[in-house]
Amino acid sequence: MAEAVVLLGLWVSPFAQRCRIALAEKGVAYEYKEEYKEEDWTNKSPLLLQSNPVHKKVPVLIHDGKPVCESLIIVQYIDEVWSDGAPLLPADPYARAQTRFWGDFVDKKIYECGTRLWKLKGEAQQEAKKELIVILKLLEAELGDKKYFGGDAFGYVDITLAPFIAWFYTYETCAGLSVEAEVPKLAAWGRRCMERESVAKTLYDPLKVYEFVCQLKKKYGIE
Ligand code: GS8
Repeated sequence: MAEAVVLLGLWVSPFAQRCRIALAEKGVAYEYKEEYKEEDWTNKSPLLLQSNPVHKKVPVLIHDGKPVCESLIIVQYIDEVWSDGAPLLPADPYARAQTRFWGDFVDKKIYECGTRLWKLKGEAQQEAKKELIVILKLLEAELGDKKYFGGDAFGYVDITLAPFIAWFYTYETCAGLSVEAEVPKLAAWGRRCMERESVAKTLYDPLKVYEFVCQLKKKYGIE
């Protein structure tokens, strides 16, 4: 019997998108279930609540009935289970540790800082903008002249960061910054990622993401 792979996600979620990119890279067929309820988290599906009883968040990968939670853990799980596809993490323990370090850096920094950047105004927003530029410059330095973060092959750190390519326009528009001017090599990396089917088919139009953020701002009364 074919194995059953289900992903509980939310279209705009960079966390769910990481899992979708990893599944596409490995060529895994799966059923996608959208949890989108207009950001109304009071109405989560029983399957989500039962699959992720601790955090009650998407994404959740359900593999043959067994749930796996947290996007980066899911991406590592995908790499280990579908190991016949091109590896997402290197084999060498030190290189693996470094790869996880940068994945963790992206995970801790971008979403949090980016959210402050679009939610806040005035000085606090300018502070978030400065912080985001520092974060992006650190990532650009780590990328260096490589094609992808791991070298020639697209992998774990790329997958961790790639969903935010579709958020750059929102960050730029909300806080008046230019990713191209600040971090041209990282901007070029983003364009290279978008040439991959796994990324291009997963990410949404940056304008749609911006529109979504504008709706949220209206909802929260922070326009
Ligand atoms: C974050 C998941 C998350 O925030 C991961 O998987 O990497 N560390 C986790 N998911 C959000 C949707 S994306 O903004 C979510 O499900 N939120 C529901 C809630 O806050 O109740």
